[in-house]
Amino acid sequence: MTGPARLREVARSATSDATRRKVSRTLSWAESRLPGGDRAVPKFKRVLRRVESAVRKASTEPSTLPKWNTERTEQPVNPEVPVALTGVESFRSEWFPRAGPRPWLDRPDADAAISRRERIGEITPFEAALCRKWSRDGYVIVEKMFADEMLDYVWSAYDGAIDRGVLKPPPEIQFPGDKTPGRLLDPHLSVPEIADLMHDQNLGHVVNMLLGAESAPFQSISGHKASQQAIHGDSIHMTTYPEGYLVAMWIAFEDIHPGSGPLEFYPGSHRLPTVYSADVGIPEEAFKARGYRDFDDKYTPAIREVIATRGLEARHFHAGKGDVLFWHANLLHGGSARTDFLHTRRALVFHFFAKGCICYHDLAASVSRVHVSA
Ligand SMILES: O=C(O)CCC(=O)C(=O)O
Ligand SMILES: [Fe+2]
Repeated sequence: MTGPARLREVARSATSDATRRKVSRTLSWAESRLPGGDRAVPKFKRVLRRVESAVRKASTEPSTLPKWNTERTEQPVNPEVPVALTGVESFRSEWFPRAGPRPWLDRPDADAAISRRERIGEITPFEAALCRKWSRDGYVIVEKMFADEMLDYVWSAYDGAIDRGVLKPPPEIQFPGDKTPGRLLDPHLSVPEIADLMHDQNLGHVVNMLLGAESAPFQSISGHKASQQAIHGDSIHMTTYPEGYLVAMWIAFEDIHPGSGPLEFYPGSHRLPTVYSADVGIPEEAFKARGYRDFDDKYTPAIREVIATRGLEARHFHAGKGDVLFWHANLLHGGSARTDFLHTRRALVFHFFAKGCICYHDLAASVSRVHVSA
């Protein structure tokens, strides 16, 4: 039997939906590596061995992988006070109406709504648990959402684009002789494998469920190593009208070592008032004139103050490879300090927003690229 045909055979014998999905992704990966698909190369044999062992394991253990209700569909957001993109005076939060709707899990009746939807079968018990967690803590972690082979495939395409000079991440040197590339905005625009991952059905499904609205991806950030970014809420960088229809996700491309500078976040902080540029006295022209200076001088200390006065406690995303952390637009988070220079922290961050909203950058006072190109 030829390689991919053998894999298909293995896939058919898989016992759980999740394993079948995993195997079929691995299969696409193998096929894309083997045009024509009928030569058994060592790499392919390695993939096959992994798939076979995944199938064997799945047939002896109950599946712990998520149960999604993929039949549910969500609609775009319908603003209570319509605002035309062309009529916006300035893309800063203070120029938009204080109007809803709010995302369903941010409303005071969220718990009752989750139970009702679970009872009538609109969401599975697993999904209901995620929704409860999101409503209370402003984040959820879905373990092993992606198979190792899939992540290796995407990352090698990204590294390939860097090697060919198509992408040029900044060096962001963290120690003398540091050769690991820094972070890059929107690599999905030049690496189709990243764009495909961004459109993964399950990622979209989770975001749609959390927002209660049909969503679309709009931004990606790639990084080989710690960001050490100061604690912030994403809303000051990018937000929506109506407010709150944005979800970010952090996909671990390797097991994350505690010393590598893991993502740090503050459970429950999403319920505090959103801090925008105007709230900390950053004028509209500041970003164009001075870049991040006002952000560093005014916003960052204000957030530190919120954390201290409220006594918020930090958690760190000690992810396994393939784990995904989804977080709320207003959850305080950042990159913790890197204490170990041996370990990288390979990850992709995607930001999604709900269709029907205007997505804009409050600090930069500009509209999002997706709206310019739409
Ligand atoms: O990766 C990190 O350390 C922080 C990422 C982040 O804050 C973001 O992309 O919004
Ligand atoms: Fe962020």
